[in-house]
Amino acid sequence: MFKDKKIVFSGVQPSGTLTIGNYLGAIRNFTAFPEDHHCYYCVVDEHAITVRQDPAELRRRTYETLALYIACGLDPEKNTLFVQSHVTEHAELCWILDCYTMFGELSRMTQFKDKSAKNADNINAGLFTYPVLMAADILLYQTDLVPVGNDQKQHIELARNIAERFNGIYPGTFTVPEGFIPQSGARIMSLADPTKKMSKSDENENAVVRILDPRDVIIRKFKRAVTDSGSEVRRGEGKEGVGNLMNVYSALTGKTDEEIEKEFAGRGYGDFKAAIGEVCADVLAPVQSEFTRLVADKKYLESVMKKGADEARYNACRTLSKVRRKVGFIEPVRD
Ligand code: ATP
Ligand code: LTN
Repeated sequence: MFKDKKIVFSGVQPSGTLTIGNYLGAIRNFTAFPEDHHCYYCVVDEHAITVRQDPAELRRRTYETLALYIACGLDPEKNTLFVQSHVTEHAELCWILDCYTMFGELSRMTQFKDKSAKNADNINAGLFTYPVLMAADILLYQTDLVPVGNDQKQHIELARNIAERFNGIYPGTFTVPEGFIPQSGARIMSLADPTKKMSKSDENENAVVRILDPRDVIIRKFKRAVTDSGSEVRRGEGKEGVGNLMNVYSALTGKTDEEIEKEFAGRGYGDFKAAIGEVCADVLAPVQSEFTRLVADKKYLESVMKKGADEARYNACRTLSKVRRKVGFIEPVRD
């Protein structure tokens, strides 16, 4: 397929209120691509229902996630911002790709294992084939680059394998995508347990800092972050908590480990935690005020959704009709 621009695609689930992990690992980097890239950013509501959702809340979070995209600097005139379920080609391509994905490879996905353990009473088939829908999202747009946090590496690798397998049988169908993982901020850990990823659906509110948390809450959560019994700000064995806070501080300020160690030499964890809270609240303040303005304007958000879905659908249809032809479906007769 002829492309005059590199294609970028990524998505965030409206499965909770977004965290600084989502911000530093993903959304912040969505704005990093120059004009010769065309970017699609999707609110992946179909992925979200792999875990049981309250319908009214899912709807509200879908609007909120779109508003946050825009508040974080994504201009809907320059990027295609849309909702996954508005472009039904995603689900359709997912079915076809399901038939080219092996049970064994899906069984090896660590996110599936983690989520199955967390939702033992609802290990549904969608949770299992989640990565195939993600591959469909990416491959529909002939995507070159996928900006994501570190936890999605395995899913990107699977999307590449599916694309290569499909191209092996039906040459020239898909662009084989590559992950685009940031240098810093790619893996922010829970503030309550630094061996666990910070996750927006964590039940412990003290484990996560949310993009929309008020200033005093952000400061308090960092103050309470679990560290070790030492006091020196540096990385080391048994100092995962401090290491995580250094990652956050570095991702927020651009400072290196060396600079951070020097800045806090002899000052103890208390000062360090207070500084992170302040910086984090400062960085998020403009995002929060933009969000508040945008989320009140449902009509505007709906116009963005419509424009984005129309743009996305046009390109999704081109890939999907190629796929349908290749696998041997008869083109439906249209009058
Ligand atoms: P859930 O808790 O519902 O599984 P999540 O917080 O893991 O959600 P996703 O919607 O699955 O968030 O992820 C959106 C993007 O944010 C992905 O690119 C993902 O890699 C990134 N991301 C999520 N958590 C982190 C984190 N702790 N550190 C860095 N990046 C993250
Ligand atoms: N699985 C991703 C969300 C996601 C996504 C995508 C990311 C769904 N489809 C396509 C990049 C490209 C997650 O972060 N859990």
